Amino acid sequence: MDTPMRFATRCIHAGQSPDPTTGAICTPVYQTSTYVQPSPGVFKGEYDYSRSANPTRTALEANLASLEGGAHGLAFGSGVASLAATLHLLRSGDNVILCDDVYGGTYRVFKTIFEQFGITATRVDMTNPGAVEEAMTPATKLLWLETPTNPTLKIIDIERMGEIARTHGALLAVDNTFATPVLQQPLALGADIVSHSSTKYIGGHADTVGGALITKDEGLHLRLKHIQNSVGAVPGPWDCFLLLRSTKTLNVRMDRHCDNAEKMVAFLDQHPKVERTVYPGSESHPQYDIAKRQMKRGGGMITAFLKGGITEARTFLENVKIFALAESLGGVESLIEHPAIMTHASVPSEERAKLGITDGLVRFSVGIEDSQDQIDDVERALNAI
Ligand code: P1T
Repeated sequence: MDTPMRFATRCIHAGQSPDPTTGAICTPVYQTSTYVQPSPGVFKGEYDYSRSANPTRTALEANLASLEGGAHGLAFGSGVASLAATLHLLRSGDNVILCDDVYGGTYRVFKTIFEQFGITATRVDMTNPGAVEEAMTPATKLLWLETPTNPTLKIIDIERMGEIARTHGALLAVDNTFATPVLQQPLALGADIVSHSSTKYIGGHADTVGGALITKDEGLHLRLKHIQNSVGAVPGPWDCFLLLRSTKTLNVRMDRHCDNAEKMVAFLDQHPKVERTVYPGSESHPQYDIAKRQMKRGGGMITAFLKGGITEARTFLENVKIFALAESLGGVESLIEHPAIMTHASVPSEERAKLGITDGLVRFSVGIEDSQDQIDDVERALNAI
């Protein structure tokens, strides 16, 4: 094709073309572990063994690379597997600057797995670039951040973090799970690696667990591909097929997630039982200017502080019906959770207190049901407090 395809078209077509043997419009599920060689060492394309490469996975990897504006994609069996693969780039003695507010499981990988191999993580509030500059040492090889962060939805200036990383010869990796490439494209803002838990918006239907890394640089890609093949946390072809089906609608789903979240924030902000909300699309957000610059819209996640404490939050969460009380996020169905007890239980309580992950904090993943039904559900549950 002569003109480069626009984003919505790439969601549907990038990485995929009709199957050459049958014309099947969807990339088939190549449910195979191995590939027959006509002569020893002669492969059809790049395929000799499915840990190394599988055609359904290849299509997904190319699709995700295109959506993030990268040149290369690698798919993994989960979001934490993508993180672990990235950390395998490092060696004993290296340091990572990690944003202070991250998914509890991300914190756990650093703390309980990689620290024992001598890779240290310094947690910094990256909304303060001066603090990041100060924390950098000659041993720092990687900056790892989420933006918006999970669960307090802080916004970190990706461009600024890229400048700091480059000045110190370190890599910048951005976990783009919450924003998705529909709303934010970190590679264009100076990141070296984009990471995803594709379990979330990329998958979008709460039916698969997956991860991905996307890069522009060929050398970095080849190092990560070596890790993917050597350590082996690859997804199966069926999961890749499901994810490919999902990215076709990513663009339209994200629009509706944002529409519904905006309406929910407006409702919560005027409710007497709600102390305050945090939403990247709200002018009251402390980093609203940065969000406006680097994100298209505010996304589908809302953090709300209910008045009171654990009793009030528990009553509210026991009374929602459309919002399912569950870990995870980013699906078509609305989910809600209590980070202090659920997703961030592996973050020590004193750290949670510092971050403001209080007992009154609830996290909404606003789905794409009818927005009035969502609001009615939340109103009923708030009134039960
Ligand atoms: O669960 P997994 O696919 O391994 O992804 C881990 C992960 C990575 N990055 C972010 C920003 C995440 O939110 C997650 C997983 N988070 C949840 C399960 C959650 O409910 O927050």
